[in-house]
Amino acid sequence: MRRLRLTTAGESHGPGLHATLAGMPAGLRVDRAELDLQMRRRMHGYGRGHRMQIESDRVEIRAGVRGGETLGSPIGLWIENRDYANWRGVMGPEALDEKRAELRRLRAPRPGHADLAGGLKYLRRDLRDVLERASARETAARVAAGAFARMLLAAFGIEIGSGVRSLGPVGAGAPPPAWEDLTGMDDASPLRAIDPALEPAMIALVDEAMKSGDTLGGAVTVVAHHVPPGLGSHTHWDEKLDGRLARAVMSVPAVKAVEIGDALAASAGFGSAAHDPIALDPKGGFSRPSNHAGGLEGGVTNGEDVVVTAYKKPISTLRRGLPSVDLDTLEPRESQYERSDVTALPAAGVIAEAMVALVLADALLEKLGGDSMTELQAHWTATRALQAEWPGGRDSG
Ligand code: EPS
Repeated sequence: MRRLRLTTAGESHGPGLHATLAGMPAGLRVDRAELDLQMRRRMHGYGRGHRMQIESDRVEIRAGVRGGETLGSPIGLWIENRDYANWRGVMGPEALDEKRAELRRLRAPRPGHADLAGGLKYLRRDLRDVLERASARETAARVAAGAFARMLLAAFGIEIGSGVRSLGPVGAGAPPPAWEDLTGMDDASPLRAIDPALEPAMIALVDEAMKSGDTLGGAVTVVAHHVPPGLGSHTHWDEKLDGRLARAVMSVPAVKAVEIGDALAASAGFGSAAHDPIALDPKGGFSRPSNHAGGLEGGVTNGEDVVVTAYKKPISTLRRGLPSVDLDTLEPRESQYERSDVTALPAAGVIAEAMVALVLADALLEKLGGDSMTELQAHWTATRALQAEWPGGRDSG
């Protein structure tokens, strides 16, 4: 990111998770209800493991906020791991309880997880040293930071939502949703399916995978609404917003492909069907009858909704195990089971929303400049007025 910096720290069963978000402007009102809502949304979803019943994921704001307003200084956030009570002596910074640590040792790496590659890289014999940080638990810290990005975007009318587009084969190939499809769906439904008609088949599939000790992936689509034109830039590869979004969303655990708009379908057809015609809107401005481009042309937002889909592989921790090798005996052995989820797709949507929010907030700060909300608002008004003067411009109101 260019204006914002986010670092997180924390192991899945360590004392807790920490996030530092630097680069936010001063004077943003902190919406505690929004922060709590996003944390709750991440915990939700059919197919999650037992861990979500242990945690509360309550965020403590430890720095950068005074009297409910940001100061422009780094925002420090802390989320306690309640489960740590069961891992003292095994996952804390103090001396280990060798017996208990040995019982928790991971020596048969899970194919698809970071265990083997991370062990080789950091030369750790206990693969728990890798899995603890590679765990998707870390995403709680990202969602907390992302909630602050959402608050900034909301101050400029930008909203973000998501839903599960497909789970395993159910719904695969469905077109990406429009904003109205997301606002019309039930965010509290078991799988947050965009098409509620698909939800029973999805639930049945999760039950089947649960029974057989298997896991499932799928696709989640994030839509950002009321995004102004002109975020990102066509001028340099590293400023193109589609690339910046793809990188951020690809970093969500288990995501192996990212699609902007309906790129997969477009890549299989002709250009005449792939692009969104440009017309003058009688009410002022331009109108686009379709949004195949997902709100991005040349790496710049064009004023249409930004549409990003994350394709998640099935979770790599299978209760029934997968072929692996025991690092102690060097004999073939089933990969070790570690408590996990059958699927975490509904949560992945919320996490991808947080990543999209952070990238859009970063691009908005870059576009508007300034250190305070007052400056940002003044620049926003000026930019909108200048865009309205441009040929075919619309009165921004
Ligand atoms: C997660 C917490 C983890 C897992 C999951 C996500 O808790 P635990 O390992 O104690 O059960 O439920 O992580 C994974 C599926 C993974 O492969 O890392 C969370 O807070 O989201």
